[in-house]
Amino acid sequence: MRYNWGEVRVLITGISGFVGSLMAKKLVDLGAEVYGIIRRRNEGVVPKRLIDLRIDKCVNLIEGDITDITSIFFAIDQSQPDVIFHLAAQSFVPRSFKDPLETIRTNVNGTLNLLEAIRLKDLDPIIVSACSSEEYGLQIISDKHYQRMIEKYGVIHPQPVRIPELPINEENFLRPMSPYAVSKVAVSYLMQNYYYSYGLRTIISRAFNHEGAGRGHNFVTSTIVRQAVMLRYGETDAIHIGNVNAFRDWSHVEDIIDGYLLLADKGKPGNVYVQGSMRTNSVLTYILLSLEQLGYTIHEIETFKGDKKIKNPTERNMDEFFGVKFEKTKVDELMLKEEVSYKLEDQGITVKTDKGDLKVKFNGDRFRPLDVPILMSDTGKIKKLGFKVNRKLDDIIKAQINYYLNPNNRKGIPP
Ligand code: A2R
Repeated sequence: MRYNWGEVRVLITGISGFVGSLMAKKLVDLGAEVYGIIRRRNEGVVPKRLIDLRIDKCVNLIEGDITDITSIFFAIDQSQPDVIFHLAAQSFVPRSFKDPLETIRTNVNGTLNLLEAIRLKDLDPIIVSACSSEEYGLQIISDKHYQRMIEKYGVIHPQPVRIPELPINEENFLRPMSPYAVSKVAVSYLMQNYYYSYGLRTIISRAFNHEGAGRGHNFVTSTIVRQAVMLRYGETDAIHIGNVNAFRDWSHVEDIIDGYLLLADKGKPGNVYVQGSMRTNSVLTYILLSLEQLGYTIHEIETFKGDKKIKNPTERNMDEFFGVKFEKTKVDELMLKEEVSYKLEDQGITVKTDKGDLKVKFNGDRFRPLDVPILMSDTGKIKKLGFKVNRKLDDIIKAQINYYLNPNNRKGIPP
């Protein structure tokens, strides 16, 4: 063990965010001395998440901006950290398409400011950086998929050396598919570069998607669960959604926070570690399981035109896929086998339930210019340090449902 958390000074950049606030709570509970950088534009305003978690009086907040190195010098002077968790970022993939410059400025320049400040101050903290599964981007799952991608893009670079390229470990090729993903690739390499060049003790976490109560309102899982709750209470006519074919490796945020702490404690400087659940499930499954947890029994789904029908789509199995046994639904399995997929032209899906038909409507505005088709982690490396997945997909959805069942948490947010 590198640390007894009760004796450690920790600086969190991005402490007001979804992960940062929950991480601060965990560290406060462990007895650490927690410092966090909050933006100056919020002068005098304590972040709501910290108040809600009742830790606003237990953490030391320092005003600053990751894009302003002077303020980072100040924050480091004030906190004298043994450990830094670098979470501050523009974290929302769709926004990175709308404002790529902002994303690069915050994520890349911001990281460089932090690294330079530590180097120039001659400090030696462990720095765990929040990088992302999005860095892997396009990963090929089958020969058919490869052919389709070649037809679509004309080129795949680097060329796969194995198919399927799943599950994804630290050695997989990086094929980022958004400005956000590109920014995180740069963050990964900057972190490594400062390790190789100056011996800074940087550790790179590539966490796959992580969710839970309080995830940002515009993230896909929040959008799904919020609308499912609204549908249940008659506050919307349908679930409006973009690409339901996307597969993600969803973890509970608490599992990932445990992983971050483990990396600070036992990770090797200069190394990349994948964090995830070693499951992959579709956006469509996330929708259907959310509806089930809200009390609907689903018999069948069919596209609006009636040409794609699946009976008992949420039936579960643990069959092996990509060499891994994980829980998936029947509709996941059909999509993974490329026997069914949904397009904007399908317009939507009717979900037939014991309480009547529900509508999932495809909305062109909610499709991204480019979307990562599928992600699934191989967490073999971090497991050797003791990493465990303690929560199932159902636990994650349950946490989000409980959050949105509180009307205050869905008030005023458009579906
Ligand atoms: O927006 P704010 O003021 O609440 O602060 C956010 C912070 N942040 C910044 N802090 C200092 N200077 C900036 N220029 C700046 N821009 C953003 O980063 C907030 O505290 C945090 C981002 O929080 P979330 O969007 O909730 O991200 P989440 O899910 O907590 O992700 C943590 C990390 C990020 O690096 C993601 O890219 C990665 O995990 O997946």
